[in-house]
Amino acid sequence: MHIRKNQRDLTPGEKRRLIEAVLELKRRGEYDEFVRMHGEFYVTDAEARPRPAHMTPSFFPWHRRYLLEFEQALQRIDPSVTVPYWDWTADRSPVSSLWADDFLGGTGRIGDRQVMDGPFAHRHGGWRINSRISDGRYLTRNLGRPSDPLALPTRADVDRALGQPVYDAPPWNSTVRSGFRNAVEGWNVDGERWRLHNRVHRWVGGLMTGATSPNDPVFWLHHAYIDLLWVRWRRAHPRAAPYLPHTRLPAGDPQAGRIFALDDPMPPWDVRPSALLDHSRLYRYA
Ligand code: CU1
Ligand code: CU1
Repeated sequence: MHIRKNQRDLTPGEKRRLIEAVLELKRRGEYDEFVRMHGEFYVTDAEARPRPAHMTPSFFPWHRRYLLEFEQALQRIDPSVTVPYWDWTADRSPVSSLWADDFLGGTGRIGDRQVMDGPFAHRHGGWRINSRISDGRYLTRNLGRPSDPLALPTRADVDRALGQPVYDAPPWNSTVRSGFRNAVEGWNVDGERWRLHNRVHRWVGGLMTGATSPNDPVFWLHHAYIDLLWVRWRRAHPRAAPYLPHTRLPAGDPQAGRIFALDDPMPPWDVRPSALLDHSRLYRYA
């Protein structure tokens, strides 16, 4: 059992150990394997293939397992490390301590958006983007998109999503107008294209906007907060089904074979959403 803390509460030593473990994972080539895997499972609902990770009910359990795998890889390097979470409703500025030199580094420079400071700046040598997996050689960001400003989601936005009484609903894709899952995942709802989870990827900009967004280590802190929101939603709706659909869709359903019901094994781990509903044996949030 370990504890995932709010990133703003990390001590300088905890930040240093986390960064060191991430850089070591990168040196070993394991980090890029996580990036590659995310790109592989970036299947949209315009495709007829199975999509365990995005635009889909299993958005939450798939990313829970993905984060756990990453956290365990870090812990093989340094057992004291856990993935902190970024509460972007509270730390909403490009100059918050999250983006300081001693942690994730800041926004990209004008022109090519290259991140120039902090441990993930290309010029410091420890963070090269793998060109066989992603376009570009260096980490890019465009925090807040100054040329066309975009605000991070607010507490009220999060509360609205947490107020959804149902986990997810047909047609179980990016167009669902009700349900907690798409309210958080954030596709095409009421003409607003990027909400909560998606909007945060856009706000960071650069490599965070693409299929290989884990190239930016802030990905993990963002998704730890998304995971925490799932925990909070379940606490707020103890009588609601924790995951839907409960049973496999009938053969005639347009989403049959493309989405994952409660007991359908998800690739690449063959783990069922039902096995990931209870995080409390594994970690807790401070
Ligand atoms: Cu993802
Ligand atoms: Cu994401």
